[in-house]
Amino acid sequence: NNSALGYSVGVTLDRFIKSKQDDFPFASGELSQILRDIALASKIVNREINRAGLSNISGAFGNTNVQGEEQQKLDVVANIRFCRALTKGGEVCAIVSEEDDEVIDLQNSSGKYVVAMDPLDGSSNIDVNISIGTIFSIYRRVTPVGSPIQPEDIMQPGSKQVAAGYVLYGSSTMLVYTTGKGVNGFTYEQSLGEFFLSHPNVTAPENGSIYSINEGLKSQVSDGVNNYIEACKERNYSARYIGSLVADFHRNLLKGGIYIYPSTAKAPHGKLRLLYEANSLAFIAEQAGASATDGKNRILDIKPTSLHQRTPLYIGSKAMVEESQEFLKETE
Ligand code: AHM
Ligand code: MG
Repeated sequence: NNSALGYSVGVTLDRFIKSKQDDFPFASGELSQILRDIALASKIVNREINRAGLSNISGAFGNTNVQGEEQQKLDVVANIRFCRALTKGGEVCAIVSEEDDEVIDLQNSSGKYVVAMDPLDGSSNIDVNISIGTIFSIYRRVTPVGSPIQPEDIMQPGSKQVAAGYVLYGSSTMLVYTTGKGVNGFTYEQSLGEFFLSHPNVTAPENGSIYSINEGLKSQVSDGVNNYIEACKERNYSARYIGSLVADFHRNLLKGGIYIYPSTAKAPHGKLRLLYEANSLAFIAEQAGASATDGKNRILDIKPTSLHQRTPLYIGSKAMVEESQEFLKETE
């Protein structure tokens, strides 16, 4: 244990997953394998992200492929990497990805799990060297293993998640996940190629003094939202908005704060996606003692009706989310 480094040098993600496997009543190791597959893909994506600015400098890494094809966009690359890892792992029967209009049926009817993911979120930040993230949710299929997948395997409410997590490609790269027994965070050690447990048992502050919202939307959002933001300002809270959901969420989770993406005149259902953005982070938030709503209802209770469905999102410190809902009620 080296506390100067802020983490126990001995505990790798792999070792941690193994030690936790017995927590599952169905401890066959399949869920653990999926987490390992995701971690592996995230290392590859991390490498691509670190090279992002160099990839167009011809020959810098000998990166142009043999056909001399142009580099693919990073979000497309990330999608391919995660899908490939989950396909090869063999535990997953279907993937929902922000990058694909339809469900990806892996034709692997023996796979027990469904994964929903946004392989690279914060797309507007990719080209300008600002933090981006991967978000994922894991569900157990509800139809019998061995049969073709059905819509009900995919359209499960967030409360049915068996695991969820995110990877933050920030000043360092982190993987944070939950299997419903608390939240743990791991920091990537580049030279060793390993994630190490750096944030055991993450707990969110009950209250906070950071608010994160795109204030450019002021004229498009409800009075309730604007009144709440006004109250934040009167108390001299700090405004922090990166425009990368994972990064904004992560900061507020650790420091105490609220992230809001409300419904707007142009986007009446908000911007963020229920299945692979809101649900995953809501599960993590609740496991860390924070909370997440759509302005009224608990995110995890929403029954999805379409694959890429959007939802308003109020997520972060419990007291702040509660208070923001009170402001919304007042002007209803
Ligand atoms: P994306 O999936 O196209 O990247 O959009 C999601 C992102 C979030 O990461 C971020 O919180 C939000 O969109 C920012 O939206 P805006 O630019 O409207 O503030
Ligand atoms: Mg996204």
